[in-house]
Amino acid sequence: MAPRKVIIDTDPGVDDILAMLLACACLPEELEILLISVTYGNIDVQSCIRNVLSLFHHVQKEIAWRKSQGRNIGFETIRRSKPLVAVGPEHPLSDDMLMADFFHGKDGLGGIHESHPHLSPNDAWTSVLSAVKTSGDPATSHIADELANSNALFTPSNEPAHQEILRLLKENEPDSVTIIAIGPLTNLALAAAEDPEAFLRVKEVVVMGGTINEPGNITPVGEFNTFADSVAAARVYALTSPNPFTTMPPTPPTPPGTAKGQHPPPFLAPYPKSLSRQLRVTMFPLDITERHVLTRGEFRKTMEPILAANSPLAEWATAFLNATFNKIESLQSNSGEAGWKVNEDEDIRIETSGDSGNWLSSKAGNRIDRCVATPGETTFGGYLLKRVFSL
Ligand SMILES: [Ca+2]
Repeated sequence: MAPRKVIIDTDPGVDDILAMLLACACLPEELEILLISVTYGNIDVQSCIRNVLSLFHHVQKEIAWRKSQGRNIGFETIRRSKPLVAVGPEHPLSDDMLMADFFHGKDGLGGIHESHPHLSPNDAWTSVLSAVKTSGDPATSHIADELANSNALFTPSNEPAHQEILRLLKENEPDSVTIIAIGPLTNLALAAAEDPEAFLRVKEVVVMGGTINEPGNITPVGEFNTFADSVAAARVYALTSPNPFTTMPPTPPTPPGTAKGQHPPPFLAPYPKSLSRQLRVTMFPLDITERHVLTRGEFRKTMEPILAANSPLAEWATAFLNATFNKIESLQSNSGEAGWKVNEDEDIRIETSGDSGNWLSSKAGNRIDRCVATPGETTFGGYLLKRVFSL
């Protein structure tokens, strides 16, 4: 079977690192990771890049260790084909909007790019490298090694992440690439705004985000990835609608001095009146993700023998997960139903613009699939460790 081609859009983050380790541990016939597009999130984009570099460094060390021990090497899909790693934005669209409004009011500046330069990918890689070199911290020196390593398990890209996304969608057959978004949706919104039809070539966008019936994890009702860039989320979800304008967030006026037809972020262009198709989005809200748990007990028990044998990856994972386990309580597993279950075509809206009189129309609103059950609710933690550590 041909592998699923995927783009992972991420703000790593402990949970995202685990998700990427699991993806990297896939078999080549299961998954081909074309691109890891990095965005800001809980932490700034530079730290996110450093975490991705750390991940590849420790996987590289782990592979060498497994070889030396005569163990099953694992990580087959990334050994078969190297993912690209591309750098995305440093700020959400909505935050930029606030900053831009501030400048607009203060001095009428039009040059948003000049007043708020987004770090170019080249600069981002260079500044990560120089920050690591000048810090003198031995704990981060491996990051410089990883960037200089021509045998690295990834290829750093010098194109902005959203443009790499568009390029890959254009170069691959329509409906052959899935985007897995596990951070704020800024990269996706930028790509969709720049070339909506190219973006719509995606097979599906799978979003870890939102919450339906569970309390939020950033505000009483807000989920972090959505809250972190609600405008980006609204713009992406709007593409699932038969009429995107019915759920689009308001577009702020372009600042004076902006050339006609130019819509730099956050002044993204509205979508064209007619689009060739609707975007397929499947949402994995907190309601389902919180039922997939890796417990401290299971992790510790599985790690013991490989830690004793000096697995570099087990040492690294233990260091960052122990800190995480100390912070969070394990959530209760609730495995009511066996097998995957997806509620289809739900009208889930990100309300940023209020009701425009279309609320009850069957032609308005978004159409989003939402995962409500999986076969992995009781077995997820063990499965993840088994795959990642090749047990
Ligand atoms: Ca994340």
